[in-house]
Amino acid sequence: MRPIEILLTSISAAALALLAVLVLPTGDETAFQHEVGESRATEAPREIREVHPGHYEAIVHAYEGGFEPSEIRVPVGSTVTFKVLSSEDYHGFAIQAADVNLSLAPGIAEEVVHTFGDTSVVYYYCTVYCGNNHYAMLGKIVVE
Ligand SMILES: [Cu+2]
Repeated sequence: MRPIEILLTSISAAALALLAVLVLPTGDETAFQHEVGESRATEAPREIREVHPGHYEAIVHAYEGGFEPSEIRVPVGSTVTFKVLSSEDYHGFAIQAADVNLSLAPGIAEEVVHTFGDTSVVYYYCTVYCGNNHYAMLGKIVVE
């Protein structure tokens, strides 16, 4: 390998290791209740999955005009860790009737944890005016 190839390989390995540290769960699930954290990521897989019984992780991508996913369904009593990333602009992520309000800067994943107690439908929305499609940035959480 040429020196430049060795350098690029080393950088790639370091980036993957950093991503693994940021994405893997810590195992300290009892401390989660409205905790807000920050981590860096370059790409967000978009999914909802149960990481422990009753504890879900939702990866949400904010973009001008919406969120992906635009609908999240969780059982009553679920604790959800939202990992929210905007890749291209400044946005916000707030959940109706919950103490959740994140400011999103491009390329920086923000994290918040919330527990949903009762059967309900609540909406999440952008709190930073981001252009003509700002008011279309709406998603739905169905607690069932
Ligand atoms: Cu907006």
